[in-house]
Amino acid sequence: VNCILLQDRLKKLKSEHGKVQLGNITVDMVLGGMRGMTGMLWETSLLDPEEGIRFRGLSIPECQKVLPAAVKDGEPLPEGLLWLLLTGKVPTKEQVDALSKELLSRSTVPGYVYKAIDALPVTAHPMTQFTTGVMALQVDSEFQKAYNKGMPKTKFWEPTYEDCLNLISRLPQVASYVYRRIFKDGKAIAADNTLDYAANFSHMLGFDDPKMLELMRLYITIHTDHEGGNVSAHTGHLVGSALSDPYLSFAAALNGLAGPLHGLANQEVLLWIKSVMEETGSNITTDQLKEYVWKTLKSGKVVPGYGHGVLRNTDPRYSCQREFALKYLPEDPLFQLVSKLYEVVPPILTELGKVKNPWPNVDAHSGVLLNHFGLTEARYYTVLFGVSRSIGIGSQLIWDRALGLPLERPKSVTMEWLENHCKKVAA
Ligand code: NMX
Ligand code: MLT
Repeated sequence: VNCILLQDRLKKLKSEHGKVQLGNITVDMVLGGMRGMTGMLWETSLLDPEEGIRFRGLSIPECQKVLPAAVKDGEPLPEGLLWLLLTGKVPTKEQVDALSKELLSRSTVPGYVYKAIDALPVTAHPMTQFTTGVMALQVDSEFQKAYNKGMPKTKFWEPTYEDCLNLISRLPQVASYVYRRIFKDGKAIAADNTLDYAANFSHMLGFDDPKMLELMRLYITIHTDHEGGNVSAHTGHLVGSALSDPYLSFAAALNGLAGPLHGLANQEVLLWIKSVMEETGSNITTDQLKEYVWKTLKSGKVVPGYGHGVLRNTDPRYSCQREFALKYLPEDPLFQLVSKLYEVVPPILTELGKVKNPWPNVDAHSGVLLNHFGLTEARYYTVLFGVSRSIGIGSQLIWDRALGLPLERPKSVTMEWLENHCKKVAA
């Protein structure tokens, strides 16, 4: 019913308001990575430049309040967020528990997936190994099978739903296999089917401290979705619009996430913070830190974890991780360094004069939390981001198909075309 209501709403929007303008497209936008250009429909979340992300209308603090948790006053269970993104409704604890079980029942990974990963050198980047695993999972795509058999467009969402749920449920197994292969001599840890999604993932990685389980629940919840224009979500949506199945779409999204200006920034942040410590020792002064930031900038690098394409304020995903650190690890020296950076970096980026947002984003904080609980291998961090992002991209992909969204194909032009057009406008 929900689905039909939404299809009707979309039809009405198109027929009654299809020609309403949403803004002007300028040359700056075309040359500037389409910043500020509204160009796609994304139902699961919406980003406000000042306030940050809302998942189906709920801010992160609101999600922390209303979504079911594993422990009293604990962090939300990501299964609850998946339910919220899929349905637009806040689930009960019983519904979340049922979804946990449903995901578990789908989580068996075929042996050839591990063989595909094993074919890569162990030195391959964890994101390369992870994406290879996702591509191998594609062999089981229900969407591809159904499409090859032939089905009406109105049915596309059904095998997409099956694929997305299977994909989400299998990723922790694949991701933990990659981690244990690279960093723990290939000694895999079996799933504990009594645990929720994030806790089980943490367990398979080798971390059972209850605080780490809470961190993983928070981590997986907040990285799920960041409206549709970010590189990974947009890529998943674009590739999915060609009716590539969810595995193909999500593998493409992961390749975007693996870029240093996007998800790989979480790796870069921890490596950068550790290199500050190595160079200056742990009693770093504010002046030494300022000097290090300037040195980074003068070498032509960006300060990882700061800035954003849309946000113009501190990322609420940063703030909730800071709250977590203040609660569980206030004395951690790396957390204290992250806090100092929060004071030192924004004025320097502002002084540069060109940075539109000098404030920290989600990646500025996640590494020090993981590092505190023993997950010290920064090169792995983007894989965790990837597992979480499957929940947002998968939920929207199901809606893309349910709403029958078309092939995405914007118009491009040459520089000559732009020059001629501008001459005509000026004449
Ligand atoms: N350090 C140094 N320079 C920066 C930074 C930064 N953190 N952020 C922006 N700039 C520069 C940017 O490189 C550009 O310089 P130029 O004109 O010489 O090319 C200028 O400031 C204007 O860029 P903006 O319009 O402010 O930012 P844009 O929307 O183009 O890019 C990011 C957004 C996120 C790519 C950019 O802020 C950045 O490179 N940040 C560091 C990497 C990072 O943390 N990425 C993770 C983002 C979150 N995620 O998970 O995806
Ligand atoms: C994200 O979570 O995708 C990042 O913050 C990047 C973005 O929104 O552009």
